[in-house]
Amino acid sequence: AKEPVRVLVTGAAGQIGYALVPMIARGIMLGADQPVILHMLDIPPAAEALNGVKMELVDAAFPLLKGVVATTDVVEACTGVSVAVMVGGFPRKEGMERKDVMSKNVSIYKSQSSALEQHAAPNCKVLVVANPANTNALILKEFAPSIPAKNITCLTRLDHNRALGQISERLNVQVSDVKNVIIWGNHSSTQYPDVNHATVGGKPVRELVKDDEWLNGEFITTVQQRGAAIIKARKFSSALSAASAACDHIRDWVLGTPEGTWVSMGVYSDGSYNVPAGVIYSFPVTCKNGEWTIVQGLAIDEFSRKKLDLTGVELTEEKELAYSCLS
Ligand code: NAX
Repeated sequence: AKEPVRVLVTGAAGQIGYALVPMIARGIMLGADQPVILHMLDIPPAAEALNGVKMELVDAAFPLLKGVVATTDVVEACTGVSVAVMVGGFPRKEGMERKDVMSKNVSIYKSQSSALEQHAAPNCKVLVVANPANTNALILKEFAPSIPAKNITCLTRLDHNRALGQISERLNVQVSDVKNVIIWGNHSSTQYPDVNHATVGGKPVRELVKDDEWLNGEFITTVQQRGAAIIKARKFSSALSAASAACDHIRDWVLGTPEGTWVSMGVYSDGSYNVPAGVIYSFPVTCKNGEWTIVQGLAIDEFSRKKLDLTGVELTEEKELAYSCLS
């Protein structure tokens, strides 16, 4: 039998945490033969709720779950973890300035990055879910210089999956038959969902949809604004789809992407496709042996170029804002 892997979920008493921890305990993230020990972190006001989640995990009697650590101590939470899913953060409340939200999250991610750096297992893989996801991940990277940059990523897989879902509904095909959409850039409304290389059963999506106006308009805005549509309908933000996407992200990263398929991940940009280097930018990637590689050589038309640049500018501005919060 395999040794258990320790998986950290921060913000585990929140909505996404509640959907995510049972998925991890059922083997959806790391595989049906991989035992896990869950580390759950939240802040003191949520300690009682966090303990309730722990009680439910015990009650669910998951065969793969070999232990649960529920704590408000960041060092205890980070100790020995090989996977860290960072869902905890400070939400934007009505009337708050962008800078104030950024400043709260910069301080959270700065301190949690040090705890991870000092106490996590070597080669720990980090996924930041909490918004602003790309910039929180960047802060984590900057303040944990001993964690390789390639181990720090942010979640854009939910946006990727939303794009697959929209194409599948439009063409009335199985979502599993839609492949190789791309989310470029920031996990925000400037993200660019790109179908120029996407296929269904090997045929280009553009040829199948035969409606460039929809693909260049409503499709893009629907994916960009899907989070807001969920809030409007459910009165809460996306949780089960976010949790599922987090599992997809880690699973593909650790176990590899299928041959001929790429996925979207927010990763430390090397300037590929002439987007800004030194920000966490979502690219198409393939994964093998626990490492991601940016898919190279895709043609970028003029329409796409503008969109790649626009979301890159926003990420550069966010980076500057984050740095201004440090001083
Ligand atoms: P909740 O407010 O339900 O949960 C957040 C939890 O984090 C709370 O329990 C809170 O006590 C905890 N927390 C706050 N500060 C913390 C700290 N310093 N250390 C540990 N825990 C802390 O939000 P939820 O709906 O679960 O969303 C979590 C985050 O995911 C938000 O930032 C949200 O914006 C972001 N999202 C990101 C998505 C993505 O695709 N990247 C999509 C879904 C989601 O909107």
